[in-house]
Amino acid sequence: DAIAVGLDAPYSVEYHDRLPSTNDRARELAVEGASDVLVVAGEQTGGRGRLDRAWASPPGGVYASLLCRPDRPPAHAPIFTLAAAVAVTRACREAGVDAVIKWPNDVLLAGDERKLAGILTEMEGEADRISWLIVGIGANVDVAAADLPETATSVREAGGTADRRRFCQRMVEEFHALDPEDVLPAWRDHAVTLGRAVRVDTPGGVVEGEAVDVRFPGALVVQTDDGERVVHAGDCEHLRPA
Ligand code: BT5
Repeated sequence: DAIAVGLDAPYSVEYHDRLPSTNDRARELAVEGASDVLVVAGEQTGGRGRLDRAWASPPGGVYASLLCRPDRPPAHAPIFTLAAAVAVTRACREAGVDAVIKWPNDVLLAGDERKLAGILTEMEGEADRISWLIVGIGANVDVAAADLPETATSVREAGGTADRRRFCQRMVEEFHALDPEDVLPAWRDHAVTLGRAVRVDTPGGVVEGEAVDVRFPGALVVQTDDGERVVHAGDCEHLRPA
């Protein structure tokens, strides 16, 4: 389980009032050979989710991409997504909002499960080593519900302290400070998916059952009628309210 999530070097920060996408900017920096850079934008005009979905990125949100080069095999990349989800959840809680994690990359408001934040991890790998890794985080902090999709909410709407700068700092500190051994235990602690009936849309088909655990480097273990399935990637839907 042991992996290095934190970075040895301090991050440098590149701030832009507006960018198409902080992940795209981080990728440019990666291609130029940079590392340990945090790209932050005040708003995005082409924010991206997974699978070519759009990420609404109005002013007031936190849009940040961390570029690093961890000495890990490419297959370990998902653990960084889980670590980021823990860090964002802790930043939300510190802002006074009861946030929970839905596998693999959603941070939701406990109760109505509207989405507070999402994570997009992108990577380039050589045979046995990650060449660069970009962890992109979008969090609705000081944003009005009217500027977000119906399934979304924000720290502000949830009654929390909507301080963007502080939120971003907390989130990065939590990510950095997270002990590699603690990623999965912390994730389990904050997760709302475990114990729930789920339907996961995976590249290999739909898997339905009860989510029973998460396994290194980030797979969901689902108990189905035909036994246990280990799902490495996909879109997860909670079938019943908590
Ligand atoms: C994600 O995708 O949740 C990953 C989002 C990552 C965004 C960050 S912002 C900084 C960095 N730069 C980028 O360009 N991207 C990253 P996914 O699981 O595919 O969820 C996308 C879905 O969430 C959309 O189809 C909408 O339904 C919903 N959505 C869109 N914008 C949202 C928002 N601001 N808040 C909550 N939900 C949103």
